[in-house]
Amino acid sequence: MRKAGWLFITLGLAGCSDEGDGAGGSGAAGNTNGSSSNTTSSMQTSTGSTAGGGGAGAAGGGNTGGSGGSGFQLEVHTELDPSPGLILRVNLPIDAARCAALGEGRPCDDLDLDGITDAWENAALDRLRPIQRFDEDESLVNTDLAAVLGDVGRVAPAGDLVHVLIMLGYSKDYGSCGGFSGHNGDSERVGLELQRIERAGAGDVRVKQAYTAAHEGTANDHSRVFSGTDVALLVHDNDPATGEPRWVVFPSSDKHGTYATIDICEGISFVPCFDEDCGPDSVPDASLYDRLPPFVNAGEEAMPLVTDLTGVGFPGDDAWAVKDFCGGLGGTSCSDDVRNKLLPSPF
Ligand SMILES: [Ca+2]
Ligand SMILES: [Ca+2]
Ligand SMILES: [Ca+2]
Repeated sequence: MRKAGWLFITLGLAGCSDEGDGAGGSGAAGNTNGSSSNTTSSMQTSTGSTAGGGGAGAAGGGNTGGSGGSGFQLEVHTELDPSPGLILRVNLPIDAARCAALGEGRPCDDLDLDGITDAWENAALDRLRPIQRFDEDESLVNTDLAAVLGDVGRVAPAGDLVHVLIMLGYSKDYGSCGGFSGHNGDSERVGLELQRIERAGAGDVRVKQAYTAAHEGTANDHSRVFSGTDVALLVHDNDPATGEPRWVVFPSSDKHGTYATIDICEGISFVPCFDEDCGPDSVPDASLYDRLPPFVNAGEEAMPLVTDLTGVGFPGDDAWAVKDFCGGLGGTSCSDDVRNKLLPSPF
Protein backbone atom coordinates (compact mmCIF):
# COMPACT_ATOMS: atom_id res chain seq x y z
CA MET A 1 0.00 0.00 0.00
CA ARG A 2 1.23 3.49 -0.74
CA LYS A 3 1.37 5.74 2.25
CA ALA A 4 0.17 9.30 1.97
CA GLY A 5 2.75 12.03 1.85
CA TRP A 6 5.50 9.89 0.41
CA LEU A 7 8.25 12.16 -0.77
CA PHE A 8 10.11 11.41 -3.92
CA ILE A 9 13.73 12.29 -3.49
CA THR A 10 16.80 10.57 -4.69
CA LEU A 11 19.60 10.55 -2.22
CA GLY A 12 22.78 8.57 -2.25
CA LEU A 13 21.53 5.92 0.04
CA ALA A 14 23.69 2.87 -0.24
CA GLY A 15 21.56 1.24 2.39
CA CYS A 16 18.66 1.08 -0.03
CA SER A 17 20.15 -1.97 -1.58
CA ASP A 18 19.67 -5.20 0.23
CA GLU A 19 22.90 -6.49 -1.16
CA GLY A 20 26.21 -5.21 -0.11
CA ASP A 21 27.58 -4.95 -3.56
CA GLY A 22 24.87 -2.74 -4.72
CA ALA A 23 23.69 -1.43 -7.92
CA GLY A 24 24.97 -3.02 -10.98
CA GLY A 25 23.14 -5.08 -13.33
CA SER A 26 23.45 -3.75 -16.76
CA GLY A 27 24.42 -6.57 -19.03
CA ALA A 28 21.23 -8.49 -19.30
CA ALA A 29 22.05 -11.60 -21.19
CA GLY A 30 18.84 -12.02 -22.98
CA ASN A 31 16.85 -14.86 -21.53
CA THR A 32 14.05 -13.41 -19.56
CA ASN A 33 11.39 -15.28 -21.30
CA GLY A 34 11.35 -17.80 -18.62
CA SER A 35 8.05 -16.26 -17.82
CA SER A 36 6.50 -19.50 -18.79
CA SER A 37 6.80 -20.06 -15.10
CA ASN A 38 4.22 -17.34 -14.71
CA THR A 39 0.87 -18.86 -15.08
CA THR A 40 -1.93 -17.30 -16.96
CA SER A 41 -4.10 -17.45 -13.92
CA SER A 42 -4.09 -14.99 -11.14
CA MET A 43 -1.69 -16.95 -9.04
CA GLN A 44 1.36 -18.80 -10.15
CA THR A 45 1.18 -22.37 -9.19
CA SER A 46 3.23 -25.39 -9.80
CA THR A 47 3.07 -28.96 -8.87
CA GLY A 48 5.64 -30.53 -6.69
CA SER A 49 6.79 -32.48 -9.65
CA THR A 50 8.99 -29.55 -10.52
CA ALA A 51 10.99 -30.37 -7.47
CA GLY A 52 14.11 -31.40 -9.19
CA GLY A 53 16.67 -33.93 -8.68
CA GLY A 54 15.16 -35.81 -5.85
CA GLY A 55 13.56 -38.15 -8.23
CA ALA A 56 11.41 -39.87 -5.71
CA GLY A 57 7.73 -39.08 -5.81
CA ALA A 58 7.34 -35.40 -5.41
CA ALA A 59 4.30 -34.18 -3.65
CA GLY A 60 1.53 -33.41 -6.02
CA GLY A 61 -0.13 -30.07 -6.26
CA GLY A 62 -3.30 -31.59 -4.96
CA ASN A 63 -4.09 -33.57 -1.93
CA THR A 64 -2.64 -36.74 -3.21
CA GLY A 65 0.49 -37.12 -5.13
CA GLY A 66 2.88 -39.41 -6.79
CA SER A 67 2.69 -43.05 -6.21
CA GLY A 68 5.81 -44.79 -5.18
CA GLY A 69 4.49 -47.90 -6.83
CA SER A 70 2.66 -50.89 -5.39
CA GLY A 71 -0.41 -48.80 -4.83
CA PHE A 72 1.04 -46.45 -2.27
CA GLN A 73 -0.59 -43.02 -2.57
CA LEU A 74 1.18 -40.03 -1.10
CA GLU A 75 -1.23 -37.94 0.92
CA VAL A 76 -0.30 -34.39 1.83
CA HIS A 77 -2.46 -31.90 3.72
CA THR A 78 -2.15 -28.65 5.61
CA GLU A 79 -4.39 -27.38 8.37
CA LEU A 80 -4.48 -24.51 10.81
CA ASP A 81 -5.12 -24.94 14.47
CA PRO A 82 -5.15 -22.50 17.34
CA SER A 83 -1.88 -23.69 18.87
CA PRO A 84 -0.87 -21.64 16.70
CA GLY A 85 1.13 -22.75 13.70
CA LEU A 86 0.36 -24.33 10.37
CA ILE A 87 0.31 -28.14 10.46
CA LEU A 88 1.63 -30.28 7.62
CA ARG A 89 0.53 -33.91 7.46
CA VAL A 90 2.28 -36.32 5.12
CA ASN A 91 1.60 -40.05 5.15
CA LEU A 92 5.28 -40.79 4.74
CA PRO A 93 7.81 -40.82 7.59
CA ILE A 94 10.22 -37.90 7.83
CA ASP A 95 13.04 -40.28 8.61
CA ALA A 96 14.22 -42.16 5.56
CA ALA A 97 15.28 -45.21 7.59
CA ARG A 98 11.84 -45.47 9.17
CA CYS A 99 10.27 -45.04 5.75
CA ALA A 100 12.42 -47.79 4.28
CA ALA A 101 11.50 -50.12 7.13
CA LEU A 102 7.84 -49.71 6.22
CA GLY A 103 8.64 -50.47 2.60
CA GLU A 104 5.70 -51.57 0.47
CA GLY A 105 6.28 -49.23 -2.40
CA ARG A 106 6.80 -46.07 -0.43
CA PRO A 107 9.15 -43.53 -2.07
CA CYS A 108 11.89 -43.55 0.56
CA ASP A 109 14.89 -42.31 -1.40
CA ASP A 110 17.31 -40.05 0.46
CA LEU A 111 19.55 -38.98 -2.37
CA ASP A 112 20.87 -35.91 -0.56
CA LEU A 113 21.90 -38.15 2.35
CA ASP A 114 20.52 -36.00 5.14
CA GLY A 115 18.38 -38.73 6.67
CA ILE A 116 15.10 -37.14 5.60
CA THR A 117 12.93 -38.86 3.02
CA ASP A 118 13.28 -36.77 -0.14
CA ALA A 119 9.62 -37.15 -1.07
CA TRP A 120 8.75 -35.75 2.36
CA GLU A 121 11.14 -32.84 1.74
CA ASN A 122 9.43 -32.14 -1.57
CA ALA A 123 6.00 -32.32 0.05
CA ALA A 124 7.11 -29.81 2.68
CA LEU A 125 8.44 -27.39 0.07
CA ASP A 126 5.37 -27.85 -2.08
CA ARG A 127 2.92 -27.04 0.70
CA LEU A 128 4.87 -24.75 3.02
CA ARG A 129 6.47 -22.33 0.58
CA PRO A 130 4.54 -19.10 0.84
CA ILE A 131 2.25 -17.23 -1.48
CA GLN A 132 3.92 -13.90 -2.23
CA ARG A 133 1.33 -11.12 -2.08
CA PHE A 134 2.65 -7.99 -3.81
CA ASP A 135 2.11 -4.26 -3.49
CA GLU A 136 -0.16 -2.58 -6.05
CA ASP A 137 2.85 -0.68 -7.43
CA GLU A 138 5.02 -3.79 -7.89
CA SER A 139 6.86 -3.67 -11.21
CA LEU A 140 6.93 -7.42 -11.71
CA VAL A 141 3.14 -7.41 -11.71
CA ASN A 142 2.48 -4.15 -13.52
CA THR A 143 5.23 -3.57 -16.07
CA ASP A 144 7.90 -6.27 -16.31
CA LEU A 145 6.12 -8.89 -18.35
CA ALA A 146 9.34 -10.93 -18.59
CA ALA A 147 9.74 -11.19 -14.82
CA VAL A 148 10.59 -14.63 -13.49
CA LEU A 149 10.04 -15.90 -9.96
CA GLY A 150 11.33 -19.21 -8.64
CA ASP A 151 11.90 -20.78 -5.25
CA VAL A 152 14.99 -22.78 -4.35
CA GLY A 153 14.49 -24.82 -1.20
CA ARG A 154 16.47 -26.84 1.27
CA VAL A 155 14.95 -29.13 3.89
CA ALA A 156 17.38 -30.39 6.50
CA PRO A 157 17.43 -31.92 9.96
CA ALA A 158 18.23 -29.73 12.97
CA GLY A 159 18.42 -32.20 15.81
CA ASP A 160 14.93 -33.62 16.06
CA LEU A 161 13.50 -30.55 14.31
CA VAL A 162 13.42 -29.87 10.59
CA HIS A 163 14.52 -26.64 8.97
CA VAL A 164 13.04 -25.43 5.71
CA LEU A 165 14.98 -22.60 4.07
CA ILE A 166 13.68 -21.14 0.84
CA MET A 167 15.31 -18.62 -1.44
CA LEU A 168 12.55 -16.55 -2.99
CA GLY A 169 14.25 -15.75 -6.29
CA TYR A 170 13.36 -12.92 -8.63
CA SER A 171 14.84 -12.05 -12.01
CA LYS A 172 15.25 -8.43 -10.89
CA ASP A 173 15.30 -6.07 -7.96
CA TYR A 174 13.79 -2.88 -9.36
CA GLY A 175 15.39 -0.68 -6.75
CA SER A 176 13.94 2.05 -4.61
CA CYS A 177 13.62 5.76 -5.17
CA GLY A 178 12.75 5.41 -8.82
CA GLY A 179 15.11 2.60 -9.69
CA PHE A 180 18.11 3.58 -7.63
CA SER A 181 19.95 0.48 -6.38
CA GLY A 182 18.20 -1.91 -8.75
CA HIS A 183 20.09 -4.95 -10.03
CA ASN A 184 19.73 -8.20 -11.93
CA GLY A 185 18.76 -11.07 -9.67
CA ASP A 186 17.12 -10.75 -6.30
CA SER A 187 17.73 -13.48 -3.74
CA GLU A 188 15.42 -13.10 -0.77
CA ARG A 189 14.49 -15.78 1.73
CA VAL A 190 12.15 -17.18 4.32
CA GLY A 191 12.58 -20.05 6.74
CA LEU A 192 10.50 -22.39 8.86
CA GLU A 193 11.40 -24.52 11.85
CA LEU A 194 9.18 -27.59 12.02
CA GLN A 195 8.46 -29.68 15.08
CA ARG A 196 7.22 -33.25 15.03
CA ILE A 197 3.74 -33.72 16.46
CA GLU A 198 3.54 -36.25 19.26
CA ARG A 199 1.00 -39.02 18.92
CA ALA A 200 0.48 -38.17 15.26
CA GLY A 201 1.72 -39.62 12.00
CA ALA A 202 5.45 -40.05 11.45
CA GLY A 203 5.30 -37.42 8.72
CA ASP A 204 3.31 -34.80 10.65
CA VAL A 205 4.85 -31.52 11.76
CA ARG A 206 3.85 -28.13 13.10
CA VAL A 207 5.46 -24.76 12.34
CA LYS A 208 7.34 -23.89 15.53
CA GLN A 209 9.13 -20.80 14.27
CA ALA A 210 9.17 -18.77 11.08
CA TYR A 211 11.67 -16.32 9.63
CA THR A 212 11.23 -13.54 7.12
CA ALA A 213 14.29 -11.76 5.74
CA ALA A 214 14.30 -8.14 4.68
CA HIS A 215 17.56 -6.45 3.68
CA GLU A 216 19.34 -9.24 5.54
CA GLY A 217 22.86 -8.44 6.61
CA THR A 218 22.66 -4.72 5.87
CA ALA A 219 22.43 -1.70 8.14
CA ASN A 220 18.75 -1.62 7.20
CA ASP A 221 18.12 -5.23 8.27
CA HIS A 222 14.47 -5.88 9.19
CA SER A 223 14.61 -9.65 9.24
CA ARG A 224 12.60 -11.26 12.00
CA VAL A 225 12.03 -14.60 13.69
CA PHE A 226 8.47 -15.39 14.81
CA SER A 227 8.29 -17.80 17.72
CA GLY A 228 5.96 -18.56 20.62
CA THR A 229 2.76 -16.56 20.50
CA ASP A 230 4.21 -14.45 17.65
CA VAL A 231 3.59 -17.41 15.35
CA ALA A 232 -0.05 -16.29 15.48
CA LEU A 233 0.96 -13.12 13.61
CA LEU A 234 1.67 -15.12 10.47
CA VAL A 235 -0.91 -14.75 7.72
CA HIS A 236 -2.52 -17.74 6.04
CA ASP A 237 -4.98 -17.94 3.22
CA ASN A 238 -6.84 -20.56 1.32
CA ASP A 239 -4.73 -21.98 -1.50
CA PRO A 240 -7.07 -22.14 -4.48
CA ALA A 241 -5.15 -25.11 -5.90
CA THR A 242 -5.64 -27.32 -2.86
CA GLY A 243 -8.46 -25.73 -0.90
CA GLU A 244 -6.21 -25.87 2.16
CA PRO A 245 -4.37 -23.16 4.12
CA ARG A 246 -1.03 -21.78 2.94
CA TRP A 247 1.36 -19.22 4.40
CA VAL A 248 1.27 -15.74 2.85
CA VAL A 249 4.16 -13.24 2.91
CA PHE A 250 4.36 -9.66 1.72
CA PRO A 251 7.37 -8.64 -0.41
CA SER A 252 8.04 -4.93 -0.35
CA SER A 253 7.33 -3.03 -3.52
CA ASP A 254 10.09 -3.50 -6.12
CA LYS A 255 12.79 -4.34 -3.51
CA HIS A 256 11.17 -7.59 -2.32
CA GLY A 257 12.23 -7.51 1.30
CA THR A 258 9.92 -10.14 2.77
CA TYR A 259 7.54 -9.29 5.60
CA ALA A 260 5.09 -11.41 7.56
CA THR A 261 2.40 -8.72 7.62
CA ILE A 262 1.57 -5.48 5.82
CA ASP A 263 1.73 -3.58 9.11
CA ILE A 264 5.26 -4.77 9.89
CA CYS A 265 6.38 -3.86 6.36
CA GLU A 266 4.91 -0.40 6.41
CA GLY A 267 5.93 0.32 9.97
CA ILE A 268 9.65 -0.16 9.59
CA SER A 269 10.43 3.37 8.48
CA PHE A 270 8.82 6.58 7.38
CA VAL A 271 12.04 7.93 5.95
CA PRO A 272 11.78 8.22 2.16
CA CYS A 273 13.84 5.59 0.36
CA PHE A 274 14.04 3.56 3.55
CA ASP A 275 10.30 3.08 3.86
CA GLU A 276 8.59 0.05 2.37
CA ASP A 277 5.19 -0.50 0.81
CA CYS A 278 3.38 -3.81 0.90
CA GLY A 279 0.03 -5.26 -0.02
CA PRO A 280 -2.34 -4.68 -2.95
CA ASP A 281 -4.30 -1.71 -1.72
CA SER A 282 -7.38 -0.40 -3.56
CA VAL A 283 -7.12 -2.77 -6.52
CA PRO A 284 -10.17 -4.33 -8.12
CA ASP A 285 -8.80 -7.87 -7.95
CA ALA A 286 -6.24 -8.48 -5.22
CA SER A 287 -5.66 -12.05 -6.40
CA LEU A 288 -3.78 -10.65 -9.40
CA TYR A 289 -1.02 -9.69 -6.97
CA ASP A 290 -0.50 -13.22 -5.60
CA ARG A 291 2.28 -15.46 -6.88
CA LEU A 292 3.24 -19.02 -5.99
CA PRO A 293 6.39 -19.75 -8.01
CA PRO A 294 7.67 -23.16 -9.02
CA PHE A 295 10.29 -24.67 -6.75
CA VAL A 296 13.26 -27.00 -6.72
CA ASN A 297 14.72 -28.92 -3.83
CA ALA A 298 18.43 -28.10 -3.92
CA GLY A 299 19.39 -30.99 -1.64
CA GLU A 300 22.39 -30.51 0.61
CA GLU A 301 25.71 -28.80 0.03
CA ALA A 302 27.58 -32.10 0.40
CA MET A 303 25.11 -33.93 -1.84
CA PRO A 304 23.19 -31.54 -4.08
CA LEU A 305 20.04 -32.62 -5.85
CA VAL A 306 20.13 -29.53 -8.07
CA THR A 307 22.91 -27.12 -8.99
CA ASP A 308 21.89 -25.51 -12.31
CA LEU A 309 18.80 -23.37 -11.78
CA THR A 310 17.63 -23.30 -15.40
CA GLY A 311 14.75 -25.56 -14.46
CA VAL A 312 13.31 -22.99 -12.11
CA GLY A 313 13.72 -20.13 -14.56
CA PHE A 314 17.24 -18.91 -13.84
CA PRO A 315 19.69 -20.13 -16.52
CA GLY A 316 23.31 -19.44 -15.63
CA ASP A 317 22.61 -19.41 -11.92
CA ASP A 318 23.63 -22.09 -9.45
CA ALA A 319 22.19 -23.23 -6.14
CA TRP A 320 25.50 -24.02 -4.47
CA ALA A 321 28.29 -22.10 -6.21
CA VAL A 322 30.09 -19.19 -4.58
CA LYS A 323 28.62 -16.84 -7.12
CA ASP A 324 26.21 -13.92 -7.27
CA PHE A 325 22.62 -14.74 -8.17
CA CYS A 326 21.69 -12.85 -11.35
CA GLY A 327 18.11 -14.02 -11.83
CA GLY A 328 18.88 -15.79 -15.10
CA LEU A 329 19.89 -12.47 -16.66
CA GLY A 330 23.65 -12.61 -16.22
CA GLY A 331 25.66 -9.52 -15.44
CA THR A 332 27.77 -8.52 -12.51
CA SER A 333 27.11 -7.07 -9.08
CA CYS A 334 23.85 -8.94 -8.85
CA SER A 335 22.36 -10.37 -5.64
CA ASP A 336 23.75 -12.49 -2.83
CA ASP A 337 24.70 -16.13 -3.59
CA VAL A 338 21.84 -18.62 -3.42
CA ARG A 339 23.91 -20.78 -1.06
CA ASN A 340 23.91 -17.95 1.45
CA LYS A 341 20.12 -18.22 1.54
CA LEU A 342 20.15 -21.99 2.06
CA LEU A 343 22.94 -22.58 4.56
CA PRO A 344 22.89 -20.11 7.50
CA SER A 345 20.18 -20.95 10.00
CA PRO A 346 18.20 -17.98 11.30
CA PHE A 347 16.84 -20.05 14.19
CA1 LIG B 1 16.88 -36.24 2.05
CA1 LIG C 1 17.60 -32.09 2.34
CA1 LIG D 1 15.75 -7.18 -2.97
